[in-house]
Amino acid sequence: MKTAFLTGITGQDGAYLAKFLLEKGYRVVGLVPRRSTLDRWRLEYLNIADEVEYMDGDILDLSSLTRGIKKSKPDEVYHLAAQSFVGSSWEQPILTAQSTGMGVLYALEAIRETDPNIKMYQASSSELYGLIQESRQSEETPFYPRSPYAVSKLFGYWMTKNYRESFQMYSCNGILFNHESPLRGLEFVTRKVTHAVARIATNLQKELRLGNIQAKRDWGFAGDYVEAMWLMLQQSKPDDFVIATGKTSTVEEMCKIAFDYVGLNYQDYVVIDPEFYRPAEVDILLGNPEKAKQELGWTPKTKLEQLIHMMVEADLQRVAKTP
Ligand code: NDP
Ligand code: GDR
Repeated sequence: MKTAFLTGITGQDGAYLAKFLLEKGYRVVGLVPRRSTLDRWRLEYLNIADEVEYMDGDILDLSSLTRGIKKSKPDEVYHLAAQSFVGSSWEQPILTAQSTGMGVLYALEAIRETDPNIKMYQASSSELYGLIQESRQSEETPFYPRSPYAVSKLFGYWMTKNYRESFQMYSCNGILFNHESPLRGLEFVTRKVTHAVARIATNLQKELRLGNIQAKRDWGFAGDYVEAMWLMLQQSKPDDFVIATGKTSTVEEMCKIAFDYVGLNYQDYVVIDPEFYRPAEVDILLGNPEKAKQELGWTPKTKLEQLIHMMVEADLQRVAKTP
């Protein structure tokens, strides 16, 4: 039986990845930072909260991270933990640099100290591309990060590559484009929209305030993307891969899909509020997942309409239970 050690197990991707790995027969160990309330709602939603082993620790605390890896003796480490909300990274740039940037180095160091043969997945991001608007962004596209979050991810990306080249570690960057699900945090735009749609449809809310609805994103389903993380660690040599759908849509188009699903016109409810504009925006993301298709045999399965419908449906059920 293989063991996987996950940081960020209580987040969206951590929950889906844990489920995927448990189904593959892995022992799954999750590093869980101390919080004032223990919140495992995503793992509970997927019915796996009792199947995972938990270890207390924080990615900002190298000793707890190293202890967790030493104790659990993993074959694979999936480093997902980060301050992951781009919007907050302007409000908390230093914390973001520490957790989203330095956290990666701590994970690499913990592995190097424990057993450099442990494979590591680093959760890199399409936010690295930022201002670079090639027709479809690939592993060859240069980076131009546009937020403290993206600059921190750039550090993590290069450290992951550098440890591979310097110490022959099996460390991979998954350059994942936006991926969503019913387990997405409420601050991210897709879930903000689907949650609001459910509340508006049930007369609990009257309007939805958004920022730049002309921004374009390449949105996929988190449940599809965690398979690609695993595949990256099953190859004969470590490498970096773009994971995306190869299609892009505006926030406005995504809103229309969500409101249409409940028979409402989004234009009657969406209000543009400058409060949600960002100091520096990433106007368009559109990925080219060809390398992942050729070398990993990975392709996305879920279309944007299916994804948004799934999310609205889940939010309608939640709102019916707890308005
Ligand atoms: P979430 O925000 O849902 O989850 C982040 C996880 O990190 C949570 O479990 C959180 O725990 C944990 N965490 C935060 N700070 C610490 C810390 N100091 N020590 C230990 N754990 C910590 O993110 P996602 O699941 O969406 O994303 C996973 C990773 O993938 C992130 O690194 C993100 O930046 C990256 N990524 C995500 C994409 C996406 O579209 N979802 C695309 C590309 C990259 P808690 O909740 O207790 O704070
Ligand atoms: P993003 O996701 O920044 O791409 O990062 P988010 O859903 O926050 O924003 C997407 C786009 O929508 C625009 N937008 C709004 N965004 C939010 N959150 N709230 C609004 O009201 C709103 N109105 C318009 C944004 O300006 C932006 O252009 C996500 C995260 O998961 C990162 O961790 C990950 O690295 C990247 O995706 C790839």
